[in-house]
Amino acid sequence: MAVAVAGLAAGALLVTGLAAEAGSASAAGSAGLKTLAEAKGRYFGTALTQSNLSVPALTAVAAAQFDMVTPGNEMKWDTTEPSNGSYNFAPGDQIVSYAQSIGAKVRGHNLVWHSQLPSWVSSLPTAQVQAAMEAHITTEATHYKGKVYSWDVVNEPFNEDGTLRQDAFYAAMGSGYIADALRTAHAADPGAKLYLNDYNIEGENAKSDAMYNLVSSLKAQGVPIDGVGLESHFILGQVPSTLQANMQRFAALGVNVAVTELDDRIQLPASSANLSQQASDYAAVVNACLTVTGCVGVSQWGVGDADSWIPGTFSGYGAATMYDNNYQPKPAYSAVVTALGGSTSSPSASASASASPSPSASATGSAGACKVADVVNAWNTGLTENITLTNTGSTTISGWSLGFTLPAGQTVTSAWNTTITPASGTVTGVNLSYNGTLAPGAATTIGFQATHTGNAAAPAAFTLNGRSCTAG
Ligand code: G2I
Repeated sequence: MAVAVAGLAAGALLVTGLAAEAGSASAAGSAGLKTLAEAKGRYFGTALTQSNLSVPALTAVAAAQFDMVTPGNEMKWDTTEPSNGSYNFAPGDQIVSYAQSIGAKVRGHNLVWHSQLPSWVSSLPTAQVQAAMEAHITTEATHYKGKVYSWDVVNEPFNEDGTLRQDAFYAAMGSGYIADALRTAHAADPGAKLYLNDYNIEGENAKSDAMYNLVSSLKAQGVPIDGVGLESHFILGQVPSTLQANMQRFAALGVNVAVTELDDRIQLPASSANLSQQASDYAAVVNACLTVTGCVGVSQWGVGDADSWIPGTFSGYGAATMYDNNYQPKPAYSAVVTALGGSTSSPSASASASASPSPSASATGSAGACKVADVVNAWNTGLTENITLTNTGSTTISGWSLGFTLPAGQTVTSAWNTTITPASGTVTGVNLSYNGTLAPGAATTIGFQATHTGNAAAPAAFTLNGRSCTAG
């Protein structure tokens, strides 16, 4: 019993230290998602709810990493106009103030939605729904005028087959309610970017075709529409292969696209292979957005796994975000940093007290076509290690296997930007889909977390596709 208590205490200390590190701009040695995204002309956002704001480990991450905030619930109709004509903007105002305090913009979410709609609206005689909708939009968009970057004016209008939902607004006004809502929002806040937002429209399918046709028709009629929000609630390994092409076809209509609610759910418990796949999924989404000029940014739905809606809605699933339950960055975080052009093994990682840049990985044998730099951050029972591989040869490497031997007592528990097998002894790290190609001079950073029993040293040598690498 005493041993168990001591173990818990040590674990708690460790969590605190890592959470603080995750919150700083140097999380895992990177510049922070927002800084990297801004350098690419994009933003990186998160959803936040009122209760999130009193969690220090969460707000530390939010302040360091995100420059766009979407209120998770606080601007929805059931909160803002719970009874006809009686408005409550206090919860939404709190999120806006917080966003402003960390230098973030706000995506207003949302003005018209069939869900979280107070029953007084759906009980109105149909002849009164249009006036109620217009009053709601005008009052809310006027209240937040100048304070929001964008509005999800109509949220989730489509059924899966591409027909419009038969909600109270459709019943009262037919399909014209969407154009009416957009025009009303534009009149109230001409500076806000106006979006239609939906899920399962990320790839090319019947639902995204319907959104495409709607946006095309709205543009043709001169209705104010600035963008389409792709919610992006993905299932592990199922990011649609047509994501980028789909973004591109919307952009070609003259609207922006945004990834508005990204998460990637895993059947629990999540294995290290699952977390590697998740890293690959996140990187694919970010890469698609970076490739399409009209994609303005990516927002995750909640800061960490502890804040995600997934476990409450999809039984047995979770671990859907880039941060674990203790706000430690997961492999997906490192993959996103890399996709954004950052590095997870910058000198700041080795500047912390526990860091010990490895002098190992010395040249063995003849000069190889690779160079390996390796930084270990160790604590009493564990370590993280970031390894940067550089192709020093004159030909492109297409697919790589990194071989090394872990010191005795070290066992890999998770890896990022690579898959490592087995977990101990002589192991092999293999590239993932997005980092297998290394042109001459190109580098990629991979890493892993491991437990140890006293020896936290780095491997003595590395081989890449069987050839010895030099240190550097
Ligand atoms: O469902 C995930 C998202 C899908 N797209 C639109 C988003 O607005 C939506 O967000 C979620 C919130 O993250 C949840 O927090 O929307 C849910 C409702 O559809 C929100 O859940 C609700 C619960 O269902 C209520 O019981 C609860 O009172 O959150 C409310 C406030 O905590």
